[in-house]
Amino acid sequence: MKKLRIAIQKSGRLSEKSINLLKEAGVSLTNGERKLLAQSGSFPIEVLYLRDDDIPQYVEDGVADIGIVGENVFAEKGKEADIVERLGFSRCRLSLAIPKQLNYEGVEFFEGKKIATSYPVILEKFLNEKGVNAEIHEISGSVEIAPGIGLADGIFDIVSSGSTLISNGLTEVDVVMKSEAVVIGNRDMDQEKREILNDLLFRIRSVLASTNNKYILLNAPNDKLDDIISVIPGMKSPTVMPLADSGWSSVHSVLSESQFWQVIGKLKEFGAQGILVIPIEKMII
Ligand code: PRT
Ligand code: ZN
Repeated sequence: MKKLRIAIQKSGRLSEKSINLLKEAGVSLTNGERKLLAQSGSFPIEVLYLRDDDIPQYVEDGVADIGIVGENVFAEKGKEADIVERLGFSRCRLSLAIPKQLNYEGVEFFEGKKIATSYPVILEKFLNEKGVNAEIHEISGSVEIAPGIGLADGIFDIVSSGSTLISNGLTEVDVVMKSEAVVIGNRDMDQEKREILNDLLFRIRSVLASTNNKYILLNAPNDKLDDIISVIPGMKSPTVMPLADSGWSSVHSVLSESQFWQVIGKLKEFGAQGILVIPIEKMII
């Protein structure tokens, strides 16, 4: 039987999360992470460990069928492949930043200026769209120190919490792109590999859904049931069961992480009691 070959980052910010996601999806890896290529005993998959920058090229060439990479790297490399799933982790943004004491009124600020970056392709495209002529200075690491040592007037780099910018006396002035980890796929996979991929994606979606959702149980006074049910969407609709104590019901449902606190607040307002929130192991969607 054919195997689907997946490229993941060898060591770095995406590695552990990629391995965990595969593990949760039932892809256990038999030989250690040190090898370039690891096999899975539980699923027709083999894992290729690479630098993240190389993943788009390997997927375009079909040396790997799919890969997990930051959307920022995929966009920068401009390789022929498709995003087949967004994974929602390793979120960050690619932003322009300048020394904080300078006055910024718009992207024209950069006209005739020098910008240091590891993402020249994305930056050039953005500046062209805005009609700004700036000199792009490509450097591969520690971009944030460039203005301080007089190498550039501003930078274009990955920002997550923003603390690296602050500690270098910089301020973020324009967000050019938002990024998260994505699965990219080769365009010419045969039918057999596509079927393995679909099976894997089904599993990955179930894992993502379970981490983004919580199971909720609560007790509701019957005269408030309609109000309470109206604020909890659930997968189809909530389960309602009578409690031994007449006048009360037990309500079970699923809540997404993003709606969570808002919904809990309303539930309390409507008189829900004994609210229990339980993590979901897997959620089949
Ligand atoms: O060795 P290899 O080439 O494989 O790895 P790498 O060093 O190129 O990449 P790595 O492991 O640092 O990052 C992999 C991917 O993680 C990136 O391509 C992004 O998609 C994503 N990611 C998410 C980040 C960050 N958050 C992040 N904060 N990548 C880098 N950073 C760096 C950023 O460069 C800056 O120096 O962290 C600093 C900013 O962080 P804050 O929190 O201070 O703003
Ligand atoms: Zn890299």
